[in-house]
Amino acid sequence: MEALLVVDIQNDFAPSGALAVPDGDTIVPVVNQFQTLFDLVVATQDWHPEDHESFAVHHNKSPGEVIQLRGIEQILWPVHCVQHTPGADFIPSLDTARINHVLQKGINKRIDSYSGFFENDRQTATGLESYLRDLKVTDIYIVGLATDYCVKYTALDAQMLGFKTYVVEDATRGVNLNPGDVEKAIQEMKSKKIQIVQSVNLLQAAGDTGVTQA
Ligand code: VGL
Ligand code: ZN
Repeated sequence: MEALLVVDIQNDFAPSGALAVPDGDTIVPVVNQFQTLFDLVVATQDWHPEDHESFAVHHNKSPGEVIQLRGIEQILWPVHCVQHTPGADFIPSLDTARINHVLQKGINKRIDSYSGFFENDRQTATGLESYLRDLKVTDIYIVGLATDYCVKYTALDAQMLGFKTYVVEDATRGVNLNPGDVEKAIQEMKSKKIQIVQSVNLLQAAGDTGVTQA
């Protein structure tokens, strides 16, 4: 069973959002097209309480600065994806009708959660793994935002957990806090044997096997 995992396609990660991902919204059409190829679509949603400790303002520091948060290195971010605010909503052009399950993460104010599977202590499970295992998922295709954070950590965990893991490179965009971060993330995923693929190849392959495209 194959699943499409749509990572954090939310307003605050759009170019005009609080934690802007350059061109973040431009992936939505291909993500929508992709959804039609899968029987199971799961979306993650960054979903922070307003006093989340990854927010720079709570430490009187600037976004981009790095602190130790309970022994874990934490990049400080602008306030973003606060629960029940418009910034946390999915980007309006995202087709949500095909999403079977939404996994909200980053809900504990004391710890960040880049990966959809585990919080940043690498130990507290979010429940996504059991959800996918119950549905006999073996292969996971990952799209969304941001390549150098939540996409990367989600992909690394999926691969580590034994799922066959694909990242659709052109259906992701990164923050690039430092120039080259996205390229480094891609290389790191490749070095862990995650398959980095391009949407045209997958859409073509689906067309060849007669799967209907939107
Ligand atoms: C993300 C930084 C902070 C992401 C979420 O979705 O990649 N990045 N929170
Ligand atoms: Zn976040």
